[in-house]
Amino acid sequence: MVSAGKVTTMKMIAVTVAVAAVLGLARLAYGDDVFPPTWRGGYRTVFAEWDSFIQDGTTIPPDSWSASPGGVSAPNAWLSGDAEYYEAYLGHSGVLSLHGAPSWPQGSIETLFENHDLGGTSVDVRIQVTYLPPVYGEFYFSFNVQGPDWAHAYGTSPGPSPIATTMPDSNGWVTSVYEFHDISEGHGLPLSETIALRQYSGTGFVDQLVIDTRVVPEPGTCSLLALGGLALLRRRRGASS
Ligand SMILES: [Ca+2]
Repeated sequence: MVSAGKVTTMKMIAVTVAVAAVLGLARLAYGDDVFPPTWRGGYRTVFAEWDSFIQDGTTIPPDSWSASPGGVSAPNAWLSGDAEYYEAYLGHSGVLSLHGAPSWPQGSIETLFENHDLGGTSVDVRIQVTYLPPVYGEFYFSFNVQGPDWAHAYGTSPGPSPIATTMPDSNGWVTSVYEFHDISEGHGLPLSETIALRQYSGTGFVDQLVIDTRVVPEPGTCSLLALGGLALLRRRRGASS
């Protein structure tokens, strides 16, 4: 016969195991590339991820990156303004501390993404950032889109709303996802864009940064391809009859 005390102990063990499993899953999800875009790896896309933030001189090379079909440079990052590097902070390794107002210039991490010049009009961007939200203050995302004969700054203040945010882990770290469409705003395909993550005010900590870009083809290109396919189909049908 099992005593009531033993049942309680077994229940407690079961609950502990369940809680550990949930925490384990949360740890796996936390800080990861949790919301990759469905179009990553597709034609005219660039992907880069920073986690260690180890500087090579003044640049911070990505821990991993890829471009399809290739022919673009590795997106590098760099720090500007009031920013510091921590080997570890609140259980995470390779952390940036960005100081916003009243610090000046505000601490930021900036990246430069080249675009595939293969016929397209605009660029889509997805940013995933794992960070410790400041008790006071906010992030400020800014873009500087550069074309051959124009320069256009696309800024957001006090910052766009994320399309998704994970639950905070035990130390309060979260991952937020931001998405931007046609950042060229009708100016045509830019050669590159500077994507900056700036601490607007207060102090924030960044643990990981994942950025995906995609050159969106002109609507006309799709229609022409579809028409071309249709013409080919008709020609084949004509030949076979
Ligand atoms: Ca890190």
